Amino acid sequence: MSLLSFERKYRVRGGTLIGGDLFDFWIGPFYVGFFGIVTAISAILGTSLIFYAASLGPTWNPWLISINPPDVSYGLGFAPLAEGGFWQVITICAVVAFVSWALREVEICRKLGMGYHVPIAFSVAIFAYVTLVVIRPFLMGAWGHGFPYGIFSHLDWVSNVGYQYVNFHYNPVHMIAVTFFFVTTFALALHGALILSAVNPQKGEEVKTPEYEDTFFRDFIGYSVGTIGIHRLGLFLALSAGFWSAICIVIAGPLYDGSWPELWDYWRNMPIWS
Ligand code: UQ2
Repeated sequence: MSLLSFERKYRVRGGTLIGGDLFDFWIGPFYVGFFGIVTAISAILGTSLIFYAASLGPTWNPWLISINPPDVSYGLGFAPLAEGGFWQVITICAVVAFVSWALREVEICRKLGMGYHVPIAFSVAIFAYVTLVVIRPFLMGAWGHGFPYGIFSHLDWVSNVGYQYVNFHYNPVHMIAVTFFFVTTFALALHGALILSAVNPQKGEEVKTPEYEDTFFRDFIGYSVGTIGIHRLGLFLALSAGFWSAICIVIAGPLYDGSWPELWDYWRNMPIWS
């Protein structure tokens, strides 16, 4: 079935969460919906504010432009626009745009009668961002703890915040998150390699079936996680990487305010070692 005839079959009315039929239409290939309109408005507004705030700054060098959060002395209040207020409004626009984009995904899932795996996955990425610019600054009592919106400046922020805890690699939850990132790349490398090995045969050979994929891993390590299993595993690993990343930064400050290397001193100083 060609894509277009498939779309004619499934491009159906309904499944909306809000607005009924009012926004239930497409523009070209794109479903609109109430949340498509909300996403478009907040994304355009937020992007315009980034350009306007940048125009008030000292440079148009794309590497150096930075829209900074307010000073921590403003606490959890609103700051004047040029003193971090732009950052605050841009953050609101971003969160509204991301969340309505996720809800637009939900409406499309409902139209197609699919599971909500894609919006749930995207929600974990939104959660990681919201943890950095809303949840952790809120728990620490000042929006100034959010990260600046700039290419080099956000890298400097990560480095500075890391060194504030002496060596972030000693944060045990950071270790868990990093491990999930690496295992995710390993799983996708295995999966991508296995799929390409099956569907790109030598000239004259036929494409191999999934049974060959199972058999390769059964011969190789005595176990195959299966063709659905590898995708469940991949989703779990990737969501875990994002989730534990958010946890590892939100505990740094609100829950633990010292040096991460020193966390392990109780263990290093155990009498049994001497
Ligand atoms: C597999 C399978 C796939 C795969 C891969 C495996 C047929 C097409 C990659 C092998 C994966 C295993 C054994 C799990 C490895 C565990 C971790 C934590 C990386 O069996 O089924 O489907 O793509």
